[in-house]
Amino acid sequence: LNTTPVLMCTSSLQGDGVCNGKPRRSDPQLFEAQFDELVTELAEKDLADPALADALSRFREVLVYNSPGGKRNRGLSVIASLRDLVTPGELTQDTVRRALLVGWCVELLQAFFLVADDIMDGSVTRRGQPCWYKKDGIGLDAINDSFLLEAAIYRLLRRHCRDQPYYVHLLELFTETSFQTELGQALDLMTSTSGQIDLNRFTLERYKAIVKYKTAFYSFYLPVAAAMYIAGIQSEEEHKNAKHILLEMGEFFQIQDDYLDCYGDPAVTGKIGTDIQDNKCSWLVVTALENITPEQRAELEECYGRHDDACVEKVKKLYNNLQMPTLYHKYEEDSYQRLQKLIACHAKNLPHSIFLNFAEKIYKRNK
Ligand code: GPP
Ligand code: MG
Ligand code: MG
Ligand code: MG
Repeated sequence: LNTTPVLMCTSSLQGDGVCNGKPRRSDPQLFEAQFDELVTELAEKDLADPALADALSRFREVLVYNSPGGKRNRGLSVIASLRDLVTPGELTQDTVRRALLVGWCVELLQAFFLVADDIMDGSVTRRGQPCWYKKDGIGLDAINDSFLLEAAIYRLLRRHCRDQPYYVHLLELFTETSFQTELGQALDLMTSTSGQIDLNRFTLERYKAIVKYKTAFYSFYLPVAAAMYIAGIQSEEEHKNAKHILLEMGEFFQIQDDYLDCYGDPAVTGKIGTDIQDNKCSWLVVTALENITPEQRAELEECYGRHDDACVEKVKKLYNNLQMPTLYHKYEEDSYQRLQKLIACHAKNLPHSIFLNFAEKIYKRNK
């Protein structure tokens, strides 16, 4: 990649949309085009030992199966945020290429988590295809494959960013964020132990802790913080301000994910919900418990966290009786208003567009 320019254009990247007489490729197009090069680099050029041929071909297969099909919001927000942080003149081709690559590192972190999360949650489909561990002949070998996806992040960062002043910041950011996510996943799993249905565990306080750690740091703070480091912004104060807003967005994003687990269309979301069966501390169950009669609570106690289809249907019926879709849409509206205020108060000297663009992508989503 270092020797193959992704862009042939030597002029500024934010021009009239024309480059050497051809239409300039958009960031999403450049991002997609970079993937094949990264795969070739990781699975072919990086290690030359012929003894590794079979392992490297497995690595390629894992990368190719588990990366496409997502929305790419996280990966693309690195370059999008960087464009908001620096002037077009400051943005060289090399910097754009590195920002796209760091975006892929965020996507690889996500792929690593999802392969592992689907095993833990007993999920069946992901991004419209069978979960990787569900494929014939894969099974729990997928655990090692998830480690390979994680390793890819650090191979790429080392090859492409080692000489950059922000390299150590990125390393610390990726390792710290991974740890936070793993702690969040631990809370998620501990709060949903099967066989021990105890609705008292599902408090709003516990819910907020789970989603902040398991989702918000890696999905929202990570890509923007990476762009800030690439732009040379290291001040703790500025990172704290950005984090404040981004963690709030992340919380709302997971609330949507929980809502879509039950009310989303699998043909659109690409995944079949498992939260009721898995006894998850989901926003739906936490909110239901705040609005429930003692009789309904007894029924929920009977049916929640069971893999029996009739039980799952009873929980869904209860959610409908409690008007969960209405409560959710009201929550979405309130959350959007709250976020706008937060951006106005906490963005300080960071460009508001970073946060507003992100917000536009996530509110009212159906996948
Ligand atoms: C989302 O939970 C959180 C993650 C995917 C992080 C997993 C973290 C690990 C350390 C493995 P979810 O189970 O609700 O996501 P989904 O609905 O996409 O399965
Ligand atoms: Mg999970
Ligand atoms: Mg899951
Ligand atoms: Mg979910």
